[in-house]
Amino acid sequence: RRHRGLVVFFTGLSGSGKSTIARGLADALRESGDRTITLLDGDVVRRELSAGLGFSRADRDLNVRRIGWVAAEVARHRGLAICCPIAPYHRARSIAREMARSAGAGFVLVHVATPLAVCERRDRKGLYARARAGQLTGMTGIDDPYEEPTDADLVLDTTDLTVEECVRLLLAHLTETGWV
Ligand code: GGZ
Repeated sequence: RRHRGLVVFFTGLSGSGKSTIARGLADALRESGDRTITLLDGDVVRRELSAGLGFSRADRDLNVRRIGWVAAEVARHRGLAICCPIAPYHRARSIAREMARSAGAGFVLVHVATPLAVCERRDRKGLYARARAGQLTGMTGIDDPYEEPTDADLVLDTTDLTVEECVRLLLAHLTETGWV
């Protein structure tokens, strides 16, 4: 077993399944248990760490940078941090990767690549409908960019996979690469 810190960083559209998979991963890792898990949940981060930030590029970049920094600090102390922002910009994601590397930790980028059409069909929060109706501007995937990662360590699509299956694939990947 390695004892280096690790950041598992999810990226993907709203409704792609990031948070659910992240929570499933955190639960599974806690059960198998010899590592401390810190889950930087999206809603909690926006409330506690990034209160006051909106969804402009500058605010999103700052939000993702804060998440990346906290995750890297957790990993510096040999913890395992899991975070799941949309993180729509490549540059902010690379900064997060670089911060983990500088902390001597590993970094696994998981692209939850569930297509927009599927996320939009689910529309759990009604945000896509509001964006289509012009009541919400700057919605990622509708009138705001999502830069597809070209450097993902793992790509998951929840269209045809259950959360449990995604968690299993992710655990298999982390085991194969020696992280857990
Ligand atoms: C995207 C938005 C927006 C806009 C509010 N665009 O599905 P959710 O609801 O629970 O997750 C989304 C969350 C995105 O916040 P992040 O901190 O992950 O974004 S970023 O990484 O870009 O900083 C969504 C909700 O906030 N939401 N307005 N315009 N998602």
